[in-house]
Amino acid sequence: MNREEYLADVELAWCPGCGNFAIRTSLAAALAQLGLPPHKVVLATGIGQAAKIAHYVNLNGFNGLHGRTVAAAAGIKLARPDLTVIAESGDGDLYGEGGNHLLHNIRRNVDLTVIAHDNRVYGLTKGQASPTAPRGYRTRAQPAGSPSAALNPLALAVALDAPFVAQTFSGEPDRTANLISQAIQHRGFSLVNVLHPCPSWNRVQTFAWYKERLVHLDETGHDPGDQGQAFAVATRSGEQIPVGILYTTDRPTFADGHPVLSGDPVGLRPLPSSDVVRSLLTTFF
Ligand SMILES: Cc1ncc(C[n+]2csc(CCOP(=O)(O)OP(=O)(O)O)c2C)c(N)n1
Repeated sequence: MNREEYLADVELAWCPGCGNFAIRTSLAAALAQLGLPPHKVVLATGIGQAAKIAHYVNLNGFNGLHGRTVAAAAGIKLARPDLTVIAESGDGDLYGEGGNHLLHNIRRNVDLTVIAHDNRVYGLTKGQASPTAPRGYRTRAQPAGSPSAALNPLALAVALDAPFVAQTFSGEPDRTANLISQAIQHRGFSLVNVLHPCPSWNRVQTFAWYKERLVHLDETGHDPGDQGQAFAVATRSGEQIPVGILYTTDRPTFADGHPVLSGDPVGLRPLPSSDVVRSLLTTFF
């Protein structure tokens, strides 16, 4: 399949200039690169501008509750390990409301790819500071500046030993597609944090602002196999923004050796024949 075939022919309700358009195209390019048939891929999203992507691509979609994106994706993956499962949403959804699901599914190491659309604001609800907004960041809802320190999703994921941690910029669609494709191929929990401008609500981190600050890790001699180096890169303060693969490792996934999950996909096993289970299932469904 080529890239265009993954893109749904529908009207896209995003603002002109939003980075979401490019991220959608990069996702399609990554799936085309891997030759993944759409019926073998599930895209789980939550609520927000970014989360609308489930409706804008030709894939199996699960558009769930705000903050529950990773929980839904983890459930789908554990029931159907034969499918490629991607969780994609905004930084508010994944790191704010969904923070707890994120950290425990990294810890469990469910074999998922999480793509975070990081615009540093809650876009859909009109631009409040999101967890990645820096302290002092002014919005209409926080005119005196956000009183909270920013969450550092890269440092969090590296510290929790997530098997694949990367950051990219929506304005570099080819690099973004390559990183998404590597994240999907890497076994275990993968996080790709995609920085993107929000022309409607974020007037500080613009397209040009990012372009001036990006540092491509593959040009710096960075060793993604070194957790200490990855943590240092993730927490380095200053004006430079690292993009590329920060960290990779291999460790057993949640399903590896699990007494129930290993073997045939749980979601494809025949229903249990016990009368009790059958009557419960027929009562509720
Ligand atoms: C539990 C819950 N809290 C809050 C909301 C309201 N709400 C809906 S979308 C949203 C912000 C989404 O921001 P983000 O996830 O960063 O995505 P963006 O719109 O910026 O792409 C909020 C706060 C909600 N629907 N449910």
